[in-house]
Amino acid sequence: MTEDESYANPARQPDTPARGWPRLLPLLTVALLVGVIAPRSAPARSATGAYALVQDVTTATFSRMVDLATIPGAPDEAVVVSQKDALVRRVSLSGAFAPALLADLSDRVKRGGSEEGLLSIAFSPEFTADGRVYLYYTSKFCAPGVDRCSHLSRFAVVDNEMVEESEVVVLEIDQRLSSDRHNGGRLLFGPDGYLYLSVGDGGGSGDPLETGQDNTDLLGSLLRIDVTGQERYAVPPGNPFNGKSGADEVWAYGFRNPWRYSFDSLTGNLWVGDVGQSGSEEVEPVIAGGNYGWDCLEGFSTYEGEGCGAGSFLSPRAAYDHRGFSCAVTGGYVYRGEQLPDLYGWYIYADFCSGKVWAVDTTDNGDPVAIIHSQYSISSFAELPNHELLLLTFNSAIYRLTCRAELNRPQGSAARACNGDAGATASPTP
Ligand SMILES: [Ca+2]
Ligand SMILES: [Ca+2]
Repeated sequence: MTEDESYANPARQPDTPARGWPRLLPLLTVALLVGVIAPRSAPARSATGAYALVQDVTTATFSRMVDLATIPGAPDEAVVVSQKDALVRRVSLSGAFAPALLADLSDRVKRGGSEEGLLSIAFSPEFTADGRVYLYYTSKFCAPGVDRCSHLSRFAVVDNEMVEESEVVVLEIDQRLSSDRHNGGRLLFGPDGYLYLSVGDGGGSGDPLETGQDNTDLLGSLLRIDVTGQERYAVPPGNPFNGKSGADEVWAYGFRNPWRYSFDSLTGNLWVGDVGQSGSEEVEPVIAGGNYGWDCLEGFSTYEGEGCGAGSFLSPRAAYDHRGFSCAVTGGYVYRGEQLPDLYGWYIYADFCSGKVWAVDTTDNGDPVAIIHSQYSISSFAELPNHELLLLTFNSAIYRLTCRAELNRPQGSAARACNGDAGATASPTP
């Protein structure tokens, strides 16, 4: 397996012979695009409606957008992070004002590799009082003796300006390998008020340093730390390896590149999409202390049997392979909005290369359902305050998940909830 193919997706370290796909992808997907597809057969209470993506946050037309966070206390506003520019911009969710630059971190963000750059942002839950915002990025400046690192840093926002000089590096992740891949990662505050960060295995095919199964380091893990009121951070009580073997910060491990994860806004459950190696992209709910298998397992299959013993591995809720131009999962959200009632309680996720979007019911063991085949390079998801879902893309646009009926709604008429039984067309689920 080669290491030199260059993908656009910061989550993706490609391993299959796929050089040139990003350039070919638009042509291929135009040919394949059927707009909206529905499964041949689906569970009775399923997502068989005719779903679609409609452009939203229409002033956000930046290159390589990888994260969007709503601003506590500012209901119409959000910030959007662009990976390679290392810029943070304020945007209006309704389009009421033009985008404004909030921060330029290009002086410190390392951006050479396709998976490097400014990767995520999260506002303190106490933002209206403490003015703190957290960013995660690959850094040009590492601690002495560290060759390659990523930083979780805190900044102060004063009078709507993010003060770049106020940076405090809360946590430096030693990425160890010479590979620039598999840096993770997303920052999100959980419903428990603690800050979570997803970190990849540091790159290299087959996790050569065996970081995935090593819970004493921070790579290949989901981390949980307490930053509120702290100069840097404290380890929350209840972290599964606090006071025993394993790093105190680790919440769960055995991941390859858990690029995007989220919390179910109803239940608080954490769901992750873990980017695969040879062809198994997986999504799963995450529990404290869980071992999600990499690199003993990839998806449901054995990957590297040596030294794995009878480990206690947790299986994905769903996995898919690389057929149909799929290459890297982008974890989404459990849908809790009102517009798409058939999807309520389903976890929505996508593939960066194929542009497909799937839904899987979180309340049963039914098969995932392909709900959209788009032509977009879907890099991330965001949840609006009303729980509708946004999809960020590398196509310089943000889209909202909606139903085709809503797209065809006459101007001025009342919004309609998506009717999953209307307009569905049978189509194979690749
Ligand atoms: Ca290995
Ligand atoms: Ca796994």
